Amino acid sequence: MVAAHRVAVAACLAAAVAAFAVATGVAATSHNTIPGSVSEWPSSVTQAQPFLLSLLSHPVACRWLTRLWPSAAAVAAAAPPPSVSFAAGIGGGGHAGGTAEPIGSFRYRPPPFDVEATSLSLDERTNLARRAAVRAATSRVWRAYTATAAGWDEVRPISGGGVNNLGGMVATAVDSLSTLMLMGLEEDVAAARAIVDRSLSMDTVGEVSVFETTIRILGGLLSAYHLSGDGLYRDRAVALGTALAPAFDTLSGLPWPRCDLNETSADGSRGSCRVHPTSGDSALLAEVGSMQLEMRALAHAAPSPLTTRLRAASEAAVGVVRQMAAAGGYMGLVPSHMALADGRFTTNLMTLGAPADSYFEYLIKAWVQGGRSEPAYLAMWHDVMRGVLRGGVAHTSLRGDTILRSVLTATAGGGLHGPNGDRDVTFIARMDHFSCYFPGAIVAALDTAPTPADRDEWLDLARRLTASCHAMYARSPSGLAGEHVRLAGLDESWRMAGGYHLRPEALEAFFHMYRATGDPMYREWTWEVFQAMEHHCKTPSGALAALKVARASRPVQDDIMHSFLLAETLKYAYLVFEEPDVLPTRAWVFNTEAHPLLVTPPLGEGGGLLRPIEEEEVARADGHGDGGAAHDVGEL
Ligand code: DMJ
Repeated sequence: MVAAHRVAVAACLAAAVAAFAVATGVAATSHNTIPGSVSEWPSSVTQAQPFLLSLLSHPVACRWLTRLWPSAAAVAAAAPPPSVSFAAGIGGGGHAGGTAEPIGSFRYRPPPFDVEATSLSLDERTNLARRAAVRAATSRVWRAYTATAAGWDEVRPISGGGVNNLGGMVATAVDSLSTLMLMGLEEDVAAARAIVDRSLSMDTVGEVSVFETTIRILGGLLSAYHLSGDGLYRDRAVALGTALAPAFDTLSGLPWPRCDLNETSADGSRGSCRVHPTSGDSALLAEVGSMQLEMRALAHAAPSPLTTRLRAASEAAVGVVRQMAAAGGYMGLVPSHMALADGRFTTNLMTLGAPADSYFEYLIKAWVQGGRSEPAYLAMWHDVMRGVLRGGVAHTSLRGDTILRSVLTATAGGGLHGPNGDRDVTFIARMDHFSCYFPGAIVAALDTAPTPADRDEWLDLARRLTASCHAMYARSPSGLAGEHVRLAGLDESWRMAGGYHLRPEALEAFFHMYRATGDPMYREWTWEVFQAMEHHCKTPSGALAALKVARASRPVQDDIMHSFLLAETLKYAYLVFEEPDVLPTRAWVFNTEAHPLLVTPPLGEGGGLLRPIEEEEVARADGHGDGGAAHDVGEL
């Protein structure tokens, strides 16, 4: 143990010395000069050399340095220049490292011509008609955006005109691209591309949410690139990734929630980032722990020292969460707020819904994206399933409704380690609409269930949760769901509240459950929801508006049309009616904004993911570590 500690301290010192050397220019001549390369990264600390001294005595920072610096330096030496070894362009026939499908290989397949005259069954004709209806509505909604709000983030669906509430990144245009491509809406794709080409510039973007920008804009651009092979999208993704780089320049390794992208230096080494406006010095779990799919896709699409470092940093943030959760989590669940300074949990609330949701979703999706070869992610997901099923998170009411409950521990980060053990845990019987992503995550994991009985139990839970998500719509007078449902009183009666925000998660569940089971009920449920949207949300411009209150037979529209309507809600509504071999799950994975990304082999030696923690665990298992519970990594 003493020896291991000495090695760690020596490595930390070496890393810090290396940082000093590069920052002061001592090592500059020995590094390449690709803009944004690792050799240039430490220039962000050039003005802060006194501050660096304090890093040497800070344990979290020391861990951060010892983790990231050596691996980044190794990758810098090994990484090819950006233009090497990936085949972009339609029919490019494979790319760096190989994937299940080549970049740009997606082709829209039109439905059979003149379906009425063919020998299709009634069911098949109904299905094709519904698919066509969703496709037509999507094009109509898209055109309502371009008619008065092209160049803006989102359209005001009732009053017309645009609003920039996502930093001025033409969010609806970028978020729509993959949907329009999947539906073969060529003219609309061309219009969206023109908007991106003309109006998406880091010089004009202001302060943004790092998380929203990553999942909507970076994910949207990379998905468009993966589907089409069009280099414009890859190049804009690289520019955006560069602008986001300062977000990872923190002591704890948890990214800053907000950055002014217009203040980023050309090589991504400096920028202006800050805390969340509503949560003080805390970061939200979803914001810090679910950016790795996009950063991995970026590093794969455009390999460079900078994109490699972004990938490593996004995964290191997950590593910080994982490390803290070992002491303060609850059976795989993790509190929803963490201190940016040192990763401490700052709340005693654990939920699978907002503001934690996509952290859990990305554990299993990272596993899928990396070619199902990274045991760390899978082990974390299995822990989550244990907590959900054995820890009382999944709960079925007296009336038979299954929801995912939230968990409160006695103290922030208390986990089950308080003086009263599991008696320190209380449950809140309330589930967000957000949580309806969970059945899709279970479906992604089904093949990894330890035993056939586990698989059956997981699928059964997914079915029951999806039924509850459907009930949020079916039991509402408008046919549309509010933001959350709770089980109230001793009889656990169903109470739903909130507006309808055009959210995708229930349709996402229907889509994944249809793919997993082939049960036509999920197509019926999708059609019900789509019809209710058209009935209550459609505005004279052809757009769809949110509703102020969902539980109303004549709901009042709100002048809001979130970009995720086109990115996710309409996409899932369409895809459930598509052929199951469109975007097969062996080749594609949806990011949390429903942008399909190609499955790619893991980057970096040995998978490269969460490696430092893996090594710590191996050391612990060998009796050389500093104690603590080891995960069963490698057993699955
Ligand atoms: C989307 O932006 C993403 O799905 C995100 O993960 C959370 N939810 C919204 C839509 O509800």
